[in-house]
Amino acid sequence: MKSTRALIIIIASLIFVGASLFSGPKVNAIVQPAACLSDYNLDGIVNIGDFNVFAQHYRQDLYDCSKDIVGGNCKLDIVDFQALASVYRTQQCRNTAENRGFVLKVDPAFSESKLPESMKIWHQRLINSFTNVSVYPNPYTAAASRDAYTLGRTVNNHQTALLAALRATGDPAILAEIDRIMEIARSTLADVHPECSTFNLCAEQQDGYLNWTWLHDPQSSLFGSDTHQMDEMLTHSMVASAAYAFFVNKDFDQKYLDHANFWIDYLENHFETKIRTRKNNSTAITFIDENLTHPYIQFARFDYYMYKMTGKAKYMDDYKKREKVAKEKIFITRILPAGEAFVWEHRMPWIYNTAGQIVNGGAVWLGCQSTSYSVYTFGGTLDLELENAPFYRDSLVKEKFSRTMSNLIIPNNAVISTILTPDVCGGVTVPGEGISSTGSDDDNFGRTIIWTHVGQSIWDKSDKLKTLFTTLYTTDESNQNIPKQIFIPAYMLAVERVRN
Ligand SMILES: [Ca+2]
Ligand SMILES: [Ca+2]
Ligand SMILES: [Ca+2]
Repeated sequence: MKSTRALIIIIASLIFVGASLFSGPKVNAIVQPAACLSDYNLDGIVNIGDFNVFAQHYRQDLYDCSKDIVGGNCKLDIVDFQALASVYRTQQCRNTAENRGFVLKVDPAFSESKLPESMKIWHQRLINSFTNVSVYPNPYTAAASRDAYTLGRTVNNHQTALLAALRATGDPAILAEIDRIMEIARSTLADVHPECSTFNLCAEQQDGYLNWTWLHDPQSSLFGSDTHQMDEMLTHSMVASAAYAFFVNKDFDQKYLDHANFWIDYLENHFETKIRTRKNNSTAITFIDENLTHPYIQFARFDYYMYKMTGKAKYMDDYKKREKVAKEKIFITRILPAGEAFVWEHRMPWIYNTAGQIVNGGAVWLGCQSTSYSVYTFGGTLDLELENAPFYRDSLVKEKFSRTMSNLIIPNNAVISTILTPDVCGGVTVPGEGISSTGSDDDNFGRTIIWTHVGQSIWDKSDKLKTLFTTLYTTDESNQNIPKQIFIPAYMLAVERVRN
């Protein structure tokens, strides 16, 4: 204790020097500095409480890399200290409409009039969509479906886009909309769903654990089950992400504390426990998996947010596994004239052996991920980018994902009628990458109006994507003030946030 106190005193005196060296004239800075990652308790100011956390971990290798501030080295060193000092006791980390990075905490004093000019119009459009009965895809009927396929895809994409808009604005109305949709889904949870009788699954399902069910294909033997691995993963990644938004706003409104507590309990003591019990697996770090890239990547959201909400090491351990596989195996860099982009396989054959090494588990390669399936991979990666989660927080990583969209999926000189390339490899096999283009998708660019890909505009410095999507919006929405499709307004709020 004595040494910790001495360290605090030494560093505190350094902060005084550091603050005078690094603070500078940033009072009116609009986007939060990266150093605001040192606001560990998310209360909008870096002060002594955050500093104590910093001091406790100073010069240690961090278990929780999200505590790292700068350098991406998972360690708090002098460079991190200088970053912390640069925002110490300043107002730069306040999560206000004028001064905001990408944080989930709402601004209690939010007003559209405080947003930068270029964001106001997209904000108005997004809010108007909440009362549009023609909204497509309809998130309310999707949330009421009880169907893990629909929850994991339609609701997941929708909520992920709203979470990006919430991060960009801090508008409590967007958090309320996310909650409204989650409450619809919550109302359909049950121990047993009637469709379980189709394939005699009712006895198994009647275990006291709440679940949704899988209703996508009445011919499939998984119809009426609660064990569709991929869709259980996609669904519960979304649930954890929404729950975390309630969790960080638990002081704003009692109902968010209550709802966060409900979902945390549901996720660990119903969903997770159900799967572990069925598989007789009480201890392995990974309790559910599927060797396709999109659920594998999406489930890192479950791990990350569950770790942030519960502090339980099992979640961060699983996150670290997924992060390592993503970084070392899944996302392969391709060098393009415009810069570096990522390409990746649809199948994810990588597993850990008993020695803790990543090895090819032998699953058959399927080729580059098709453009339409990449909706779910991009939903996961972008959410983790905005959260500044390890690996995804790296600005070069963000730009590489963005170029996959701007320079591989979208052909050069594209206009809104252009057919997209069939896969994330741009329909091209490059020898040496170890994966091949086999895609046959022939989606029109117009399809992206309901895709998470719109969010790739955020880090596209060329503004090619922003230009294409805003053109698509004006062409496709018959009433631009009251949109039917939320993806462009939601993600354009994030696009404009980094450009102001
Ligand atoms: Ca703080
Ligand atoms: Ca560091
Ligand atoms: Ca059950």
